[in-house]
Amino acid sequence: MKNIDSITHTRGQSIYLDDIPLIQGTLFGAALGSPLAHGILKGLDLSAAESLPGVVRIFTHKDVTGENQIGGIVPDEPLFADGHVHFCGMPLAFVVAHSDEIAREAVRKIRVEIEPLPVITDPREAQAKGELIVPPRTFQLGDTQSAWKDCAHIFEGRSDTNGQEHLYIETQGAYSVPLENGNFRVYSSTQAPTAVQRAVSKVMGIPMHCLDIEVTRLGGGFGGKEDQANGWAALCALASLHLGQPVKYALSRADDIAMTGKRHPYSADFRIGLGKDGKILAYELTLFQNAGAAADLSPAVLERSLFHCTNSYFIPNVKATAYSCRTHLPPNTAFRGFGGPQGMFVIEAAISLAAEKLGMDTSVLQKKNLIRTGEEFPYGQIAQSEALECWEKAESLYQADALRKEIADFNAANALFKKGMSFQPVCFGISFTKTFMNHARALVHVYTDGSVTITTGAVEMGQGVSTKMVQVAAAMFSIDPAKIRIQATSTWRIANTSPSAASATADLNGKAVLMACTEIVNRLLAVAAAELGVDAALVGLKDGSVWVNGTPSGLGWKQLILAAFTRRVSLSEHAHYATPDIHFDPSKEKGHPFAYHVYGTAITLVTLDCLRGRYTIDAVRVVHDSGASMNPLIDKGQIEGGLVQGIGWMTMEEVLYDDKGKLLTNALSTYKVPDIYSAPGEIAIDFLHTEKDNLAIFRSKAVGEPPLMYGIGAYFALASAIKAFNPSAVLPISAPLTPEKALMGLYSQPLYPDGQQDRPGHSAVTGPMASSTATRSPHE
Ligand code: LUZ
Ligand code: MOS
Repeated sequence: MKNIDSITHTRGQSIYLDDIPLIQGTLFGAALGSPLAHGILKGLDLSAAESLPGVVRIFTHKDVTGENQIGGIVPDEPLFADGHVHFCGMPLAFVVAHSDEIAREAVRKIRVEIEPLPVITDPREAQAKGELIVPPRTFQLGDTQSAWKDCAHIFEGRSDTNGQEHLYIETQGAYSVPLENGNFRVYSSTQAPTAVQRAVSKVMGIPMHCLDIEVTRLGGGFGGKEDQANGWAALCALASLHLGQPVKYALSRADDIAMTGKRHPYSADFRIGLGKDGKILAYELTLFQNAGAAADLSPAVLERSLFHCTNSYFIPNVKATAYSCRTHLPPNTAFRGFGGPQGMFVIEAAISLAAEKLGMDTSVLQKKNLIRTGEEFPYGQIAQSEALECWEKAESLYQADALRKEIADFNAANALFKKGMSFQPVCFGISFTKTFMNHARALVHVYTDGSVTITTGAVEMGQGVSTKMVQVAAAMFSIDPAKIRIQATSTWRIANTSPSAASATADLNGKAVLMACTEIVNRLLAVAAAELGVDAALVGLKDGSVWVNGTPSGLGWKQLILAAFTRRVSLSEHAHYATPDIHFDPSKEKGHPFAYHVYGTAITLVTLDCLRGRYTIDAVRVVHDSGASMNPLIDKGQIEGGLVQGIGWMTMEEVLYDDKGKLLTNALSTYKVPDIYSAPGEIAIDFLHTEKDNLAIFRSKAVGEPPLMYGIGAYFALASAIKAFNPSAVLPISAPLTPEKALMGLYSQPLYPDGQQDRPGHSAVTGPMASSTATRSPHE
């Protein structure tokens, strides 16, 4: 089934926050962010801004009627700076004016005095100074200490992955409308209506039941709106409380990029030990997460990095410790994969290093260590594995041996262009790692004309979850999907929701829809049996009518609904689903936290221009474990999008702050995301269809986040192309592997140590480039 939004999207008729028709009297907000990353707020001179015609009022922390606090997990994040500033972009004041333009102009007229304090941007420095958001966590399996002596080979290294800007097409924003009796409706571009409701309630000092947070859809979230939509909604709501008028704030792209947190950069130290046979026996890991200035979701992200630190591999002895380090960057936050990609990158780097040192093909080591059904993850869950199935299907379907030969032949024949190839297995756990968050509710109404509305806690953000909810109801009622409408997500219709996140939205909300529909169907079947005078066990719904004993009865859906209504049978249901059989004990760091895992394997092929460091991703060919995809079209879209986003993270998207904590890559002229020219030349996707039971909706496994991690393969394919050109290249393990870094890598060591430099193109670059560091200033 096609995405139900496809028609309005292509016609430009879909409603996003900025498309909501404005109510008369609407005012417009704009926030002033701190120009410095760390300091004491000495003064805020609002006079020039206040006297600008059209400015209505300027709000600061003094105007907060409840608590000046929006921290979700840890209460460490003031809405407005009060006394201290902790990051560049931290809100200092909120101007409300008669137009957007005036509000923005007034922001520029506010004079700020800040006494600077020392700035930390490096998580290792923060950790050394004891600046931790929460105490460190350690996941352990077996005993690494005693395992080292059984290892034939031990390798150590450091790896770094950088941040990533979400770049949802729709920026952050909110629109707060005062209603009667102290109620407010807040339209918010959020993945988490309940989180917005909670934050707004706290800041305003009013009960949650006064707040209807409503979301029709988002123009992308990617995790950036799981926690970071709260502040903007709180600003608008607070202003609309004081002024008694609707207040709207949709951030400019520049404000959004500068003021919001991103994917967490991680630095890591690892040690990997292998037996003679290439089996990984031991793995030790220390992760330094750059959390930024406040907790936000960092503790949960940190946890998922640990959950996924062995990716698709079984390692009998593991010790992984992770530090969440407080720096003076904007609070970093959820981003598709939620710390998983950062954890997975390190084990891939470790295996790749081991393979290189042992003179083996990385894929041989990878394959040898794939986790099998019955083996244990470091957190105690026993694998139900499809890792080898995906891998072997990818090998045969995409003719891996022929590809290897093709690449070797090409590299032998070409001096200045080299090809590289990698395998990237992925194993991602599906469920919120906080067990208590794994639930959802659905409200289903059938109207007397037979049409249906569904509201769930799911937020449609382009991932197609609304379409999947329609599919569930259409299948349960056996009616035309056109009879079913999805309503905007609303905290008055569906309460206490978990965010649309963790790839689990369709599963959780879909199961709730299924339960609600099942209840209604059971009532309808009783009605049908009574109407037709037959045994209820013989009736069923099929193709829009009632069937008895396998044949159509002539009683249609619409008449059945009317009959139920006339008999005063409820045509509505509100159902609650909570994922069964999941648990986790953080005091032991053991349990069964995930409903299931999604597996997959990607083969990535690249070509590197060894004169310039430029490259193309020629093809990515994937076998993806879908269980039984309920919508292959949507799932393919998710896989393609996730993959390209992962490739962007690994290759070209480079978030750079200066040592004062100021964002250098603050516009799309300096921050490069994949466009159609840098997307892979070919993306092939094959679904591994399995018959096994799982906890996914209709056995159609979650698809939102896992594919992002196929993008990690691009890094290692490029690294292998660099080595093909210069086997003695010294490449710091540091993503993204930008063309600049690739170039530095290509010429990082003299190609001919004896000074003989006679091959064309190999002689030009020596000394200065070889010693350059891996950072660059943005090309302006
Ligand atoms: N959000 C969250 C997530 O709160 N908990 C999670 O485990 C998670 N996982 C992936 C993405 N978002
Ligand atoms: Mo997320 S990273 O909001 O699933």
